[in-house]
Amino acid sequence: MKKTSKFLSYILRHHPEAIGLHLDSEGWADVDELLQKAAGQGREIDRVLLLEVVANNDKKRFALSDDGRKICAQQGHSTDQVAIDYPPQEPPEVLYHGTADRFWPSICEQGLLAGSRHHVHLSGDFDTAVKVGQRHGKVMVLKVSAQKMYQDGHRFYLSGNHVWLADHVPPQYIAVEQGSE
Ligand code: HQG
Repeated sequence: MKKTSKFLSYILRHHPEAIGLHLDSEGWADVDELLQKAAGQGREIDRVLLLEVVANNDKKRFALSDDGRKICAQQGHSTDQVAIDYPPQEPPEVLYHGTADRFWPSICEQGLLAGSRHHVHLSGDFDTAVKVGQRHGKVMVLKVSAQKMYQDGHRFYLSGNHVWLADHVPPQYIAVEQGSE
């Protein structure tokens, strides 16, 4: 299941062209086409397994259309095929971002940048940020003054799986919550 989830993330967020798949600008792919093209590249995915991955994925990374014919990743994209029009949303007072402490000097200078993804990813809870940061090395959790940023005119978006997104977080809104020495 994890292997399939990783493969779907790779195709639906980053490299649909790897199997010759087309995503629409909101990130949707035709399920039949996805299965067929993946199989064509030697990657057989059972339809039932795909449905299980969508339903049981720990972070609800994927969604199916109401008629079940289309699938998309809910956030995290880097592919140019996709430009999801998330509705702007008022954020809570504070949001968290987990990173590795070696990135701190650069974050301190430039703020949080989206990098290869389309948005900076933020979470409403500290524990999620710890897990996200651990993927990169020695974890550092940053606290973002989201409400202040919003009042100052910056936009926030909330993905279907409740990940907070921003275009950029300038350094003046960032404080270290945990991880500095
Ligand atoms: C860092 C996973 C230097 C940033 C997670 C992060 C998330 C900077 C890394 C989602 C920087 C990018 C996204 C700057 C940001 N200088 N480094 N100015 N600004 N960075 O993977 O947020 O499991 O693209 O702190 O749970 O770690 O895949 O972003 O460390 O929700 O569903 O550059 O991916 O979700 O790394 O993770 P990433 P992320 P999934």
